[in-house]
Amino acid sequence: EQNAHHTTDRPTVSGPFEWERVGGFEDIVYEKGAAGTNTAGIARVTINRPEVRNAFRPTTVTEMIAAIDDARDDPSVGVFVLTGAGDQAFCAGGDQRIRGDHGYKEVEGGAETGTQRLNVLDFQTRIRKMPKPVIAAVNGWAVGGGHVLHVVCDLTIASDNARFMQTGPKVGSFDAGYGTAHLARIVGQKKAREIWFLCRPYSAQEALDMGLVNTVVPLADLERETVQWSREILANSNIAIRMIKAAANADEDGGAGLQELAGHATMLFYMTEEGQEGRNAYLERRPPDFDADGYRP
Ligand code: S0N
Repeated sequence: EQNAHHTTDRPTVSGPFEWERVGGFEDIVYEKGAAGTNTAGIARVTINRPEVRNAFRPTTVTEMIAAIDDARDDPSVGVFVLTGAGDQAFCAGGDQRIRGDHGYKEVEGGAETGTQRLNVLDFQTRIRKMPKPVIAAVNGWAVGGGHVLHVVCDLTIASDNARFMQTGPKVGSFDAGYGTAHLARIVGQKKAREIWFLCRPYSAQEALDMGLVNTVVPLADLERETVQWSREILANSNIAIRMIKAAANADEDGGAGLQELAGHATMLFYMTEEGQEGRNAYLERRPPDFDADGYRP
């Protein structure tokens, strides 16, 4: 019997979409959906270096980390979207012009600081640990470390002009972390090894066929489709989604994944009367009464 409150109808959306820009960023555009509109609840980062196919430098990554940390803490945000500026590239990986001998050179105010970083790994970890879904809206090339970014995101919506490629073995780099192991979980061991060993480009349709992306839409529909998926997610239980994401991560992430899942369980326990009884009894200097609701089966 159909539950009167349950519907399989999708809340379809149409543009134009309103975004409010968060200031203070140089390499990215960080926006939040306007309250009361279709974009409410969505935070979006656009890598904004189209002149280098949105390749990232340490500053780009530092800014993306600041944005995702902000989105994590903002209770009005339920979905985080990562995309690239223009119609050529999502992200072409690390900026090879400032690649030093042990990392990417940090530049501040036009001058090198002397520090070399591989801080994209810190951003990957943030995406992974973000308790809210992260969607990659891939609008062109996703290459090298840029390809790994979409691999680490929970979902990928690709435009029909998107192309996917690892280049590490051609340019002297590799991502032997999520970029290999998680990729293999997604597309299978044989395909992951092919992607890395041969460094071929794959079309959006090929990516869809191998399960590397969730859907492919015309480039002109990419924003609308991303908002559509976000709205469908936002209509569902954020705690259920948080637990599902953490469980899927825990299956791969060992102790770090267990810590994440357990952290969410602790949050839920704090929200119960039983959890709060422990705190209250301590503060009231009395023995706790933990079994007021009985012992559940
Ligand atoms: C993206 C490609 C295929 C696009 O080709 P297209 O459309 O023909 O454009 P181009 O004419 O080639 O490029 C336009 C302009 O953009 C510059 N440019 C492009 N990519 C980069 C880049 N990565 N760095 C710097 N500049 C870039 C071009 O030079 C050109 O400039 P102008 O107009 O001045 O000539 C094509 O561009 C391409 O193949 N790009 C290189 C892709 C690549 O090899 N990326 C690096 C791969 N390695 C990493 O990303 C390492 C990442 C990392 O940091 C890491 C570290 C530790 C652990 C893990 C990772 C990780 O992988 O995440």
